[in-house]
Amino acid sequence: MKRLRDVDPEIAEAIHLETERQADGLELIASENFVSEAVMEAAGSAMTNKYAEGYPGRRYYGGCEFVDRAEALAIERAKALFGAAHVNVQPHSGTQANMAVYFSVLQPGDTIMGLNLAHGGHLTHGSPVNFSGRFFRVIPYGVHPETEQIDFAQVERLAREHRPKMIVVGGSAYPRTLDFATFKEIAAAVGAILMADIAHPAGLIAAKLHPSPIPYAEFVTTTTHKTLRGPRGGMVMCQEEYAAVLNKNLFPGFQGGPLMHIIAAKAVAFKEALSDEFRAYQRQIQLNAVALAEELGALGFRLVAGGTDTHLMLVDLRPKRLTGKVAETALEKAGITVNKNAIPFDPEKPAVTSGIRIGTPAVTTRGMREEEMRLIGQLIAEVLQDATDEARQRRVRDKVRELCQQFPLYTERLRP
Ligand code: DSN
Repeated sequence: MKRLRDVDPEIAEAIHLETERQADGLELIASENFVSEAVMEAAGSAMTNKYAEGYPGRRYYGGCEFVDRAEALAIERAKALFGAAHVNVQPHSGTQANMAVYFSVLQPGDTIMGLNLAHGGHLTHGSPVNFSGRFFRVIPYGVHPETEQIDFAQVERLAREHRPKMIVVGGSAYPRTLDFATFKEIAAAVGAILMADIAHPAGLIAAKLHPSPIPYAEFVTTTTHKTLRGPRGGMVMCQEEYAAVLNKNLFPGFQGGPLMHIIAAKAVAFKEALSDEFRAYQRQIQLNAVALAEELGALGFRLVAGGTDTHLMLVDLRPKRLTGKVAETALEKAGITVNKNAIPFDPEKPAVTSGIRIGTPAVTTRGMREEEMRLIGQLIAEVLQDATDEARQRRVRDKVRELCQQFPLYTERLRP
């Protein structure tokens, strides 16, 4: 066999360096995680070669016997994991999952409501720079200025006034529990369809540590690579009456051939997620998030919405007289990866921001627990005490490397 390093040394080197970067740094981006070697093996398998437009048992190509088996297993396991009536595992991403749902039940120009991106929502929930904001009339709802939690009085008032065809629940930077039952009451009162995008808390929901939207929402979308710890991709769950229209809109509506190697890897991840170990892992993600938030709070940082119920927190840096942009850069130099993030009612521009978003799924996968979270909080505070001090960043970089070496990631086998 010709190895990658012999065929293409430049790409082999890039992959090697990225693998090293992941192993030697603290990954605190809330939407990232480290898949198991089994998931990676499936994602790098011969199933990448197969065209399989259509669905199991109804393909437009011959030779689909074994990819059918993989997709059927992915569907069956996802149903068991979430208790969904119908599952489509083919979306290449969360955006394509959301797109397929919208076009299954909406017409261009229809009204939708979604959480304002600047308050923790997502581009695909109606941002003007995204297809969702271009094709639909969007009425954003937000968080309350005092609690920084979803303002249900506002949601209800806007829903009654604008009679949306769909209400979207979910977001990328909302640290508190999503109350799907209250959203359902509001949606039902105005005749709206409810779509829950659970890309962020999907793992917590699978582990029954966060309420599930399945009893309430006609559609539930997710990515598979965040807390769920599968390969990069998307998925849609829906009530049985929408199954046919959803499948048709995804393929042939918006996608061509499904990525069968990724679907096989999703199946592996769902099998892992059905285990007791996975539930314990999700519980530890939450405990770690609370420990880190408490430590940061004790060190003088302000936590948006008063803290976290989930895997992520949003840190307001204004008390430290820092912007998200400056903090992200200084922390990266110290080997700590976070992303700058707008806080609700942020006075700074989106490319600058007053906050950073921090998540615990990836460091928890490495086996870190509350004690390490407290140390990470202290390392963050040390860097941000003077974000211009490069010697300080180098000092922390060494401590980060030392910590990471105690929690190794991947074996040599995966390093090209
Ligand atoms: N980019 C993802 C996140 O970081 O949350 C959302 O699509």
